[in-house]
Amino acid sequence: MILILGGDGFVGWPTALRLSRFGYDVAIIDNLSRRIIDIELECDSLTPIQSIGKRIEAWKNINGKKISYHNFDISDNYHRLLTLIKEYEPHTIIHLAEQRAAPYSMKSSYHKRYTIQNNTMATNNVLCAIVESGLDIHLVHLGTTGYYGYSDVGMTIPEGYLPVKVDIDGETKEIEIMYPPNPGSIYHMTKCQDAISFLYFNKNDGVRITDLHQGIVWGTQTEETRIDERLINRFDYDGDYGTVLNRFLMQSQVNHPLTVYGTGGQTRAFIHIQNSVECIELAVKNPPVKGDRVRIFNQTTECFNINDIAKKISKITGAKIGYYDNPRNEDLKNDLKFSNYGLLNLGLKPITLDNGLLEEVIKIAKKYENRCIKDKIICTSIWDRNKKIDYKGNYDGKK
Ligand code: USQ
Repeated sequence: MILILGGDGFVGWPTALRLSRFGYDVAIIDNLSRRIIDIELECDSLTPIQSIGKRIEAWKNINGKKISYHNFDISDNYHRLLTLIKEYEPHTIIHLAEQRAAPYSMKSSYHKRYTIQNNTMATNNVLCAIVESGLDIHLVHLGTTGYYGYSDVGMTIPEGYLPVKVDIDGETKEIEIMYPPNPGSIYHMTKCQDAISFLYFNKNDGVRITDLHQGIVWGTQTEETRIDERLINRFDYDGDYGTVLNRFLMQSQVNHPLTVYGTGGQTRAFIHIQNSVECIELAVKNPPVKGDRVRIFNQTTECFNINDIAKKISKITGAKIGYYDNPRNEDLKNDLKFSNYGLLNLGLKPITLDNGLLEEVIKIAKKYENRCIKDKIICTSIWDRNKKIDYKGNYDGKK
């Protein structure tokens, strides 16, 4: 039995389907917070996702496989979580039950406090419940490559741990430390806080943990969600939840300029949603053994500069590129290189931007373009009071 916390979300739902398809007994816990936030933001997924009940029923009708579902908030209902863990005795818990958007986490002090409260308490509760259950459960958590920050360090960023040379009484010694966290938003900060909790519960209680430091996910469909329209995955495009590559692809289909923030010199790590669920499956199939330290994998396949992505999409679709005042506090320009040998060594086959899947996303964006609320595209969350929302953008140096 596998418990998926946050199994109704963008990564959670396709993960639940994949693991169920390959014979795992899957139960989802999800308080539908992402759907509730849709109501708050007055913007829905571009794709017409079905209710959790209908999704699960469709999956059962298609192949007879049952996915159980429980609706409660794991950041609040500790005893319900503990009871369920004792009842199901899962060998693995996949923890995706966190607020995952950086802009949403920066919207106001309410959103900052909500994100910190929700994410850190969810992680605390899972860890405490695993220990209290007395079961030897492998916890797989979705972290972020944003843990490391994006400054130019001129080296390949390792998977979680950094060897450093220190001077001890005049003698140079090599030690290994956790890579210094360098969060770029309140959301990213909560993932850094999670990492400290993992370190402690692993050291003190021997909890087996895999932390997947994931890059920006692009794409929408996986092998399983493609089977039937009732299984379709979310597609976020709004200024808070939409991530850059999917946003650009969708903007190109609704005649909106591609919204490059600043100069577009930011380089970021990317992964396709199909690879994302495959990585989680690989982590589940290859658990750490008792006594191993927290295992950290960089779950990313390629790094790209935002401007290069915009140019590529503009070339394919003819979309105009707009340059907008950056609502975030981030370096104008950076280089980035990640080590990702952990997952490659377990068998990950990277899907690259050139694999043809860009076309699939474009087709989906075109198919559901009438569901797009255009005035939700501009990001209205700003990182500090001195910033202004740029509704217009700048083309060839002109506003
Ligand atoms: N950006 C634009 N235009 C846009 C949207 C974003 O230029 O319309 C830029 C941003 O300024 C940023 C970069 O693109 O430099 C990435 O932004 P994003 O919104 O695509 O991704 P981010 O906020 O970093 O967060 C996403 C997920 C988060 C995950 C993270 C991985 O929402 O859950 O942890 O990607 S990482 O980027 O490595 O931190």
